[in-house]
Amino acid sequence: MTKRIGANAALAQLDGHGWTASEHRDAIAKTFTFRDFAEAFGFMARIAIAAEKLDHHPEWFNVYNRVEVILTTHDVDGVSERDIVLAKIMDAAA
Ligand code: H2B
Repeated sequence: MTKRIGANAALAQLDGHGWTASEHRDAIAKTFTFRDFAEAFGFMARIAIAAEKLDHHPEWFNVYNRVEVILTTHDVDGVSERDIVLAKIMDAAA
C-alpha cells in the first residue's frame, strides 16, 4: 500500500537537486534543461521506459530543450515514496 508522505518529507530526501514543492497541490516539481530538443526528448524516452516498469508516471511539459516535471501519486492524492524513486531516477538520467 502506497502511503502519502507529503512534498516536504520528499524534498528532505532529495536534498538540493532543484526539486521544489508545488504551490497548489501536494506535488514536487523540477525543470530540467538540456542542450537541445534531441537531448530533452532522449531523457523523456529513457524516463518513459523506467516509468512503465515502475508503473509510476510523471506529469511533464516539454518545450524544445526544457522539460518541466511534476511528480505526485494520483492513487493517494499526494507525494509518496514512489515519487522519490522516480525523482532520483530522473536526476541520475539527466
Ligand atoms: N502514476 C502516478 N504518478 N501516480 C499514480 O497513482 C499512478 C501512476 N498509478 N501510474 C498507476 C499508474 C495506476 O493508475 C495504474 C492502474 O497502476
